[in-house]
Amino acid sequence: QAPYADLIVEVHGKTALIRLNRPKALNALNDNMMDELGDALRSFDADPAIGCIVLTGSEKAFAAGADIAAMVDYTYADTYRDNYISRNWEHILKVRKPVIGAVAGFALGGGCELAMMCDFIVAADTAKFGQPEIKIGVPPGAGATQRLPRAIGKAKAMDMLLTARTIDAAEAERIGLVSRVVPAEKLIEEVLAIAAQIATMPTSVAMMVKDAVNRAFETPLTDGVAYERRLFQAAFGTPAQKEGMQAFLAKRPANFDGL
Ligand code: CO8
Repeated sequence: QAPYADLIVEVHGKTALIRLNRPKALNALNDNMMDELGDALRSFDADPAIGCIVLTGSEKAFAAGADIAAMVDYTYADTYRDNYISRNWEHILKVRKPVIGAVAGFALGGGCELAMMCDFIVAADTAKFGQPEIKIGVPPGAGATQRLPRAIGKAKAMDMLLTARTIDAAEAERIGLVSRVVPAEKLIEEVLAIAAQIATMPTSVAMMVKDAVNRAFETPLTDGVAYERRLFQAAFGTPAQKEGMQAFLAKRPANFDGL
């Protein structure tokens, strides 16, 4: 991996662990960090040895939002024409392998939006989620007004977006923003175990599942189910289906290495 200024990357078995690392600014997201994140995600997505990617921050902050110090003097032309602060944010959505967000501490503004762009979120019991942009004079810009209502419903989303209220991990789990809450000191261990489990599955099928679930948010139900059906049928042309079903019938563990 390339050495990064604002990220720490590690490989654990078949899992790539990407840590946002600007500790002095609570991992505030600036252009360099987002460029590096795009680069790291692209290279792990293309690496056949990797089956799952984990994105995390520090114990104190996943990310406290986009970098306010960097943005304060931006003009419209800086943000629109030159794409300052907006570039590379969507790259994570193009990653085809599963991406788990592991959130401890603050996930605010763009930090919460970035976490929501992961396939699912595992939170430490210290996690705090919020969209405080309105307090600094802007609406969200990386998807919160769209993804939050889809994730937790309009009532909770409007409440968070209009009051800038921060919610804790327990509330985030109750309303469906995160899939699991674990003790903070075990966050990385637990998430790496989940990632390792995913990485033992056939990567090609994990990609199909992710693709089909994401399609659910973009298409009418009948079209989404038809899309799923084609993927199911296409799976019969893959070695993963032969290995999985033959292993089951032979009562042996399936080996999906490289599949
Ligand atoms: N940007 C820049 N610096 C930050 C940020 C930030 N978002 N958050 C924290 N920091 C810095 C602080 O300025 C401080 O620096 P210094 O030590 O030099 O003074 C350091 O991190 C530590 O922060 P605090 O002293 O404030 O720590 P506290 O524990 O007292 O408070 C909070 C923690 C509550 C997280 C507080 O720092 C805070 O409110 N931060 C700002 C949260 C916020 O408003 N986030 C939203 C930002 S806007 C946004 O994310 C829009 C994204 C749109 C992206 C669109 C792309 C397409």
